[in-house]
Amino acid sequence: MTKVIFKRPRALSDKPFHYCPGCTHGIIHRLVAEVIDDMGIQDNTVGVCPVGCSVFAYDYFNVDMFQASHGRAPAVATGIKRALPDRMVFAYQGDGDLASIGTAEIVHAAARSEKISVIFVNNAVYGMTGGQMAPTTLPGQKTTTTPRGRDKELNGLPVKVCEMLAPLDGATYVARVSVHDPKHIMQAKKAIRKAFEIQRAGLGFALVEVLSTCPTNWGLAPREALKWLEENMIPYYPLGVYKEPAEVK
Ligand SMILES: Cc1ncc(C[n+]2csc(CCOP(=O)(O)OP(=O)(O)O)c2C)c(N)n1
Ligand code: SF4
Repeated sequence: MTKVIFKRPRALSDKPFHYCPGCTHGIIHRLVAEVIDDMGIQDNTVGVCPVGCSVFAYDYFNVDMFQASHGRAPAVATGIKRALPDRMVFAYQGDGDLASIGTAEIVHAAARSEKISVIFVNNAVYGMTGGQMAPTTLPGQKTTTTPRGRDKELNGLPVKVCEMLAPLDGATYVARVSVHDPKHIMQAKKAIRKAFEIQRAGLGFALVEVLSTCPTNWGLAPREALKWLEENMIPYYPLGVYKEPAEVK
């Protein structure tokens, strides 16, 4: 008898991703969809899409989806969750979206301990709009708006989102993971599952930051981009759990 060991999650549509070769947005979508399948919550989940390269996430997830404008995904997710508290609500955002124009939204959603799950994709750059500096761009990193590298005197230092949110009393679960190799992809899935479990248990705000690649704007081949992430992003953005409730440890 043939045993199926690998198939598309039901919570992902069969539409091919538009992402560039080697972009890890697709892996992160898949992990979210697998968690939705594993938890059996497909008919009860609402996702909120950001601006940025993942703007078309509504075409990819086989769940109800909303489109939020730049930075407003946590506010939109808050509205949905408060109106429909029995739904599982997740927001999916890039770093330009979440850590730049949406800084206030994410800080206050966390402070209010909204019972939503946020997937925060940090690729250290504004991907969709051509590779400008994002709040998460590393010191010295070249982008179209920092052609000589990010200079702390001129451009300031990066925002470390997990470290910023975890001290808030309302933040229930905050973790940083990466998807640069299979072992870390499995760890990332566990963290995403935990963020959803925390919501299901009604415990409060959960955010998983996922370190991701943008080979196109980094000017690197896909494999080099994974290496660049591992060697440059992880030392600056340490992986780990920054806040975790005792109930779900
Ligand atoms: C209100 C508003 N302002 C600006 C934009 C332009 N815009 C679209 S995508 C984007 C950058 C997104 O970058 P990021 O959130 O890092 O996502 P990525 O593309 O890297 O996945 C910007 C500034 C917009 N769509 N809406
Ligand atoms: S521009 Fe970057 S973030 Fe956007 S799809 Fe391409 S590789 Fe991914």
